[in-house]
Amino acid sequence: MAAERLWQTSIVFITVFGVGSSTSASLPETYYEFEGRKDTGRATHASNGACPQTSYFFPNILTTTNYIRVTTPIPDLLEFTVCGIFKRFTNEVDWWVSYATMPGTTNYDNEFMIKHDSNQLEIAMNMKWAAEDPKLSANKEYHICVTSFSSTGTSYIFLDGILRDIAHTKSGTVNGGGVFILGQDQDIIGGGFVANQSFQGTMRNFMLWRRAPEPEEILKMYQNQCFCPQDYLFTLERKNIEIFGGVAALWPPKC
Ligand SMILES: [Ca+2]
Repeated sequence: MAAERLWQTSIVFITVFGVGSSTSASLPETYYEFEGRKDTGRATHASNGACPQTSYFFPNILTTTNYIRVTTPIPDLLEFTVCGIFKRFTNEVDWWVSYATMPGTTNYDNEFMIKHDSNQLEIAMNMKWAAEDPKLSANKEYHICVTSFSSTGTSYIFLDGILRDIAHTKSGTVNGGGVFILGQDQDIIGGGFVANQSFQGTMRNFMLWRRAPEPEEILKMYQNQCFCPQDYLFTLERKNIEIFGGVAALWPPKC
């Protein structure tokens, strides 16, 4: 409720002072108003270090065998962000990101998930789903970042560098010790895949940070794929992953 009142307040503020984004008039430019954060201009994580370039091709076939498993150990995630450049090959349902700890034997849901059904992007956090804009077309690349806060269970969806929607899921720490799988939905940790819950498309420069980047950083990543904040927890560089089935690395040029 408090967050909703803040939301209303910020809309009025934006209306009165005319500083809203031109692409999403009802949204603020960032998460500061909602998460009680101050805009400290702390976009200081940028460095001249080149961003590792990664690119993977998931064949256009429904199968349980094509996926990437991240081997980097995952700590508790209180505030975190994933970004990547995604292209879907079809308008079918795509399961992009699955993070599972599977605390119970009867719980098939994931601690964190990003999928795209036929009409919209869907985010899950602490096993609760929220369906949000935008709908992404097939055969077109989109730069997507999702920044999630465990304290409020809120996820901020950035599309092509701009905040596009806010997903209200469930608060609580996303527990460490689980497994990130790209391209399948986990029903048991590291497995339990179903063929029609998979991804067909390309995924480039997917990575995760344990913080909320400044909006300027997200915009800059969209504008310049050679840039990324260097304090990431993992990228999909070969040393951090295992590749299964017919997933192919496309070896992008170095920056
Ligand atoms: Ca499943």
